[in-house]
Formats: sequence, structure tokens, C-alpha cells
Amino acid sequence: MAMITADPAPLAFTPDRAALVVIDMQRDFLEPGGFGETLGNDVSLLAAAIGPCQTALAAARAAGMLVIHTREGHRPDLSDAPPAKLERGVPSARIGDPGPMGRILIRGEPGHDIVDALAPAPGEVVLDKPGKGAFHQTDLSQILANRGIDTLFVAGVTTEVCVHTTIREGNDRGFRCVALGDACASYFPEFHRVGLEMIKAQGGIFGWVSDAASFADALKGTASKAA
Ligand code: TIU
Repeated sequence: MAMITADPAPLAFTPDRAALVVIDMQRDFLEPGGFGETLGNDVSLLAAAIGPCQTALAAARAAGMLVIHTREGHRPDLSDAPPAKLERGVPSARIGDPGPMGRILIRGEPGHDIVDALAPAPGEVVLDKPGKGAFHQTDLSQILANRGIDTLFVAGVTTEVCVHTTIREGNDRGFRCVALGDACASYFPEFHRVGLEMIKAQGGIFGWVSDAASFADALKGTASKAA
């Protein structure tokens, strides 16, 4: 059993029954010319999460914890992309349009890849998802059930969109979900701050909030049997 410092209260967890889920740290969100920028965002704001994600990944790997990387994106024929998603807003380019990193938010394109600094290690799960939540239309539930996972540590981007949706989905499915706050980021600093507040308010209404260093501290000296 390990214990992590978190809000609204410390949380005891079993490293063998926990997973680190890194959400959508893709070029399409973090680098110029991708999906995030087409929506009018300053993508440089998301770089703040890279270092803390590296800290969390190193700690999880050393502990032998299950690591899952997600990528938001669509099939090249867009058959899995709802019209409501394709048609909304007035972006500078739409999902599927050509861009400097290939077609926007399309699987197999350079922009869809995870940034080099956070490249998945061999054997880690890379989960492609068409929606904001990591459970929607993916095999994540099965993967977690197969490993007996009951606790999710969640990092990545963006705090109030895909991280929040995934934590809400996970909470409703019975997982203890812990956002690693500094390993998450948003195009809107205020949404990041309030997004984390929302998770931990009301006694932790749908999760806990901690940080990458506390996660690493909690795992020090633990080594998973599953490694
Ligand atoms: N736009 C935005 O803030 N986020 C997304 O569209 N997807 C994710 O959060 N990954």
C-alpha cells in the first residue's frame, strides 16, 4: 500500500492496482499548426505540463505501474467523427484538413503523434480515442479490468476538456481518479485552476488532486509485482 498527498485528503492506493493515464500530449495540441492552434489557442501554454508529465512517467515506470497514453483523433475517412464535432465553430482549419503536421487530428499523421519528450516506452498502452473521454468508444475499461485496476492517476491536456471528461467517466465507473495538477495544462489558465478546484470540491466530488512530485514520492521504494 502507498499513500499520496492529495486534496481534499491523502489517498491510500495499491501501486499494482493503479495506472498512470497521460491524456493527449500530442503535437496536435502542443505544437503550432495543429488542432489546438486552428481553434485560436496559444499552444505554448501547454508546455508547462511536459516536465511534470516526465516526472510522473519516470516514477510510474520505476514502480512498474501500468502506463496508458491516449491520443484524440479520427479515422482518415472521418467515419467516426460526429458531424456535430466536425461542423462546430469557425476554426482556421477543420478536422481532416491539411496542415503543416499533416491532416488535422487524423490518426497516422505526424500531428497526431505524442510529443517526442513524452514518447511512449515499449510495452506501454497507446489508446486512440475519438472523443474527449478516454472511456468513450475505446477498450480502456477492458484493459483496466484485465489488470485489476481501481485507481487512475491522470495527467495531460487539456485540464477542463479531455482530462476532466476522463476523470468524470472514470469516477462514474467506480475508479478513484487523481488529477496530477501540474502535469495537466489548459489554453485557459483560469479554466485549469477552476477545473482542478471542481474535482476536489465538496469532499472530492469526483476525484482527488495531487501533483507529479507527490506521485513520485508516494511511489518511492515501491516496485510492482506486475513489472
Ligand atoms: N480544445 C481543447 O481544449 N481540448 C481538446 O479539444 N481535446 C483535449 O482536451 N484533448
